[in-house]
Amino acid sequence: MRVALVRGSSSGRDAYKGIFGVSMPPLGLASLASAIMSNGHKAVLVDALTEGFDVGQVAETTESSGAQMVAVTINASPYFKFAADLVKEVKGENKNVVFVAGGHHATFVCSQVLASGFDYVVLGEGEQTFSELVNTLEQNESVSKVKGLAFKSDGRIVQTAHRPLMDNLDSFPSPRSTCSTRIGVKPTFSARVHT
Ligand code: B12
Repeated sequence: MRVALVRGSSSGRDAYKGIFGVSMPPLGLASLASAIMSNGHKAVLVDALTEGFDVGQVAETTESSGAQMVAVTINASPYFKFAADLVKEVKGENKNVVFVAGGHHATFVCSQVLASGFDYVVLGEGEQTFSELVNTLEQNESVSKVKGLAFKSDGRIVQTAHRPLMDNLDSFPSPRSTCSTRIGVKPTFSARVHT
């Protein structure tokens, strides 16, 4: 499956860069990209925060990348409006694109995120749950066996079984693995440390 992983904030402002002069790379998304790429999927990382892309520019980028799934981080609450606007924009053009959210805000208020048009919310640590979700959807199988997921079914919110935290984080592929295309991920202080 071809997946676009997106970080963007409705403030359009990178608070960290404003203070320290560098952007922090989206480590969570990079880790998710590495996890799905190790299963043969394609990942495109669109860092709207670093690049200063607005919703329309991200929608164009994900569309031209041919992404069948758009996975958006809503780690901090200021990311929510951007994410909700992006779903509306992309789904307005193509309802078949699957939208997945994850991160702290999405985990704790998954009902709000699902109501905004997202198809799935990955709760908590994403590497395993997201990988299983992508594999399951590609194989057209039921997602109900994927632990750590929230989605809507018949208008109700369904939460699958709880997924325990991973004991061995070293078992994940390194987030430094590069994506097939990286858009907006400019070299930063932190990125250099990780290469
Ligand atoms: C480091 C950090 C930062 C760094 C960002 C580093 C980076 N690389 O992105 C900096 C200093 C820039 C930062 C800024 C902010 N932060 Co901060 N930050 C953190 C911290 C300590 C760790 C995040 C991290 O890098 N984790 C490691 C990576 C690998 O994991 P991850 O990003 O969480 O992603 C994993 C999961 O969350 C999930 N996941 C995340 N996104 C997605 C998306 C999908 C599709 C899926 C499937 C899964 C998924 O899967 C990932 C892999 O397991 C957390 C607290 C914590 N302990 O988690 C707070 C935290 C996320 N930050 C918080 C806040 C509030 C902010 C700010 C809004 C602060 C401010 N007022 O400006 C800003 C917002 C960002 C911005 N740019 O404007 C809050 C969010 C709470 C909330 N409801 O908003 C937290 C939870 C701290 C807290 N307890 O208050 N932050």
